[in-house]
Amino acid sequence: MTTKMMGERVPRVEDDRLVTGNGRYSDDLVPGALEMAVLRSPHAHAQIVSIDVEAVLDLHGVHAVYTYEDLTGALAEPLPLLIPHPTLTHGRTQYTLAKDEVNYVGEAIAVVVADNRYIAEDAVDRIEVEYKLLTPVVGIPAARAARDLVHADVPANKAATMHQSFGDADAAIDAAPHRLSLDFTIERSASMPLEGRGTVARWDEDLNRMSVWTSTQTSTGVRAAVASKLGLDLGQVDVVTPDVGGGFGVKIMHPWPEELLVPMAAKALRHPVKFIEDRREHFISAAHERGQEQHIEVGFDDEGRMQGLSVYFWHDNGAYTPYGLIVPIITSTQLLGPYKPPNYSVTFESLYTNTVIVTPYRGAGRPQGVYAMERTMDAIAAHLGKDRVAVREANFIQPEDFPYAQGDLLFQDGRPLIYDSGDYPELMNKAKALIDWEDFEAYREEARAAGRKVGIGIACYVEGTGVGPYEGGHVHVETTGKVKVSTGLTSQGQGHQTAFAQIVADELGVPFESVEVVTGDTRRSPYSVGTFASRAAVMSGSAIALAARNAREKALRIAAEALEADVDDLEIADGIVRVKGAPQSQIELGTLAVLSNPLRYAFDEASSAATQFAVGDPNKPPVDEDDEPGLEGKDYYSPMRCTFASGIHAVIVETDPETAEIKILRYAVVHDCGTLINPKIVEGQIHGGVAQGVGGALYERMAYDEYGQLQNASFMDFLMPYVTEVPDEIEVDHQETPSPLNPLGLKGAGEAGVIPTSAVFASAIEDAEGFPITAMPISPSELYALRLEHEHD
Ligand code: MCN
Repeated sequence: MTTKMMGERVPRVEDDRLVTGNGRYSDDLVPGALEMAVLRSPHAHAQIVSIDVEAVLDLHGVHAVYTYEDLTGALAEPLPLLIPHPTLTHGRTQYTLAKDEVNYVGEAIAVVVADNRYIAEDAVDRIEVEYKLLTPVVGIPAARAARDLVHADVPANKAATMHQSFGDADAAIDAAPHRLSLDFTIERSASMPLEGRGTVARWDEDLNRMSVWTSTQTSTGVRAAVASKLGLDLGQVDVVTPDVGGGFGVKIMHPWPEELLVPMAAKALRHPVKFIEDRREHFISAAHERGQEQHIEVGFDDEGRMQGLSVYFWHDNGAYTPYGLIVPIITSTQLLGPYKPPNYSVTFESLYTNTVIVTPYRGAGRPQGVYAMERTMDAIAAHLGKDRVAVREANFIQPEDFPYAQGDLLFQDGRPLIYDSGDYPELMNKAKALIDWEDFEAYREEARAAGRKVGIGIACYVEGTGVGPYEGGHVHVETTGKVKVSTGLTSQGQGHQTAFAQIVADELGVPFESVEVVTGDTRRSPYSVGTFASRAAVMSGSAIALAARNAREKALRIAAEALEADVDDLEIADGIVRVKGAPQSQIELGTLAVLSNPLRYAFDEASSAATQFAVGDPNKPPVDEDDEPGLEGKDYYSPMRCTFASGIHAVIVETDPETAEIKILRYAVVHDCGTLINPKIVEGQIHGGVAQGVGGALYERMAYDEYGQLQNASFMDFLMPYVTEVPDEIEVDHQETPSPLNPLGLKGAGEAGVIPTSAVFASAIEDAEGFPITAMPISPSELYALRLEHEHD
């Protein structure tokens, strides 16, 4: 029998290759390509008076220099606004190369293509630009004050103001027995994949065809952008995503200017061209996230049950809004987490600043929302002198409440915000057991007696995962019996090759080892959306399962004819179709692949094998008239709405009484992503997310000065946690509440680790110190300063 693979801790098949240095990234491809370097704005806000490229043209080894003046057709138009929204009255996107103004340090102004990067960089230094400096708007307070404007035609720096509500929050808060008014801030950070952005392109003049290899989260998105901006048909452009050294959201932005300029130059120069981003460029010209200021009014009863919740927040969207309002909308709708306030009102302002653009970074708006909500839960508990867990439990949506609609709020996809399934009380029981919540007070006393300060924190979240609109799967059985699977979304290290092979092994009934998965190649899968919003398992996993079921059905039909048996009497295991109860009557899937092709090998009844080449009987199609040749199945999956994963993190920290250093003693995660395909992969995703969250909570921030210069744009200055700062052990417990919305009961898992980390650390540090923590990330020196402040209170 084939072993069941779903739910097994199968080691990732991609890892040997990747950890032994055999991955192939954009920079490894197309040897001999010319290299592109980018002139980036040194100013956060300026008009461009003139650009002089004269000094570059004669440089030996330089092939071309391009400025805005050289862009034609759609390339001269602003980049697309990817997710427009009716509320986004003042959306702005940048030009591929700055036209007459720059709005952040790092904005692309010109590019040079040369024999190599050294020459290209030297040439870039020789371009002369005359600027007329304008006052930069840096940070949310400056944007709100609106003494200066980022875009002259955008009043008050507001890209949009958006409001959603249900019930009457203000009236409920006024009428509630207890009320709190709270303010929180969370700073900017960014994803720091080991591999930055990178694109290589080759134009084939004979075939009239563009090939692009790019480090992206959406090969089909880049393909559409390249085709439309360069005036090509979609069918003339192939985009292949090779190995990607991490994306974490930043590579879902498409197209990056460089992703258009590289193919443009390759076509113009009739020579392959590449651009490989360096680390400083990643800091100043890729994307950031997180920065928000939040004001909360909450009214609640003696048990801590929320009667009304009113949230107003200001979101720093950077200089442009290519992703529309997606990040603040996610904050505003997923902030409610596992709770059910009867009255809710949320308003946000999305504000322009002269800083790098903001696009989704792992968690995408949820870490900020969870931070606001969980800080509020802790504040309610502190106000009432109640246990923080008890207050959360009093507000939980109950298992019998599902499907649960959060009033008539609309989710980021414009559909009603309806949670499909979950069991939050049980998650909490598991979290308490895992972190030994009940024993903590005794531990605290012991620690206190020894002169130590410890604190415990807890934070819950709910995450809408697997957004549509669709994803496809294709399963093809080769005549060798090997199974080739393709899906259009891309992989950045999530282990898709392993997880999807597990699905196919079970659905088709083949050995796991016989399945090979290809992702992110528009030649194989031209229709796809991309990898973001923890959607691959739900979307492509479901599509692949459906495709495998189609292939299985077809295999059974062909086998029934070959074995002269009834379809219902057949079973497939280990890649062999057998008649139940008569195992000698069997046929291999590879042989069925042969039979599925009218131009087929002759079938030798005696050995049940394909023996010699022969043209099939033209009057007799392989199975029936409706069947296409080939043993394959394909399908698309399009969900009616998102499915909601959930989880709880708990952490125990120790804060040094002298230095205020924050040490993590224990970190525990309870997580529900529906049916688990591969617990080992999910745990890896959670560990990675928590490590990233530790960075976001305790170390990382984008330190802009008043001029809009990023002061820490290198790994010397931007603090990321090393292995020494990440807990040795992240304890994980799973809960499986299958989603009723998709064929395998899946929910997403890829972002969960990072979502509640700022909230949980704030909760634990507050518990250790005894005063409110309202701004994250928090460093030892900031904690020390807070101690001094509270000593004087
Ligand atoms: N999985 C599973 N069982 C489930 C759900 C998921 O075994 N019930 C597995 C999936 O099969 C997949 C992995 O867990 O192998 C993550 O699945 P999913 O939650 O669908 O997330 P995606 O694959 O769509 O990945 C996107 C998500 C996001 S949005 C970011 S950002 C992110 C992340 O994943 N970026 C990553 N994880 C990352 N991991 C790496 N190494 N690099 C990145 O850039």
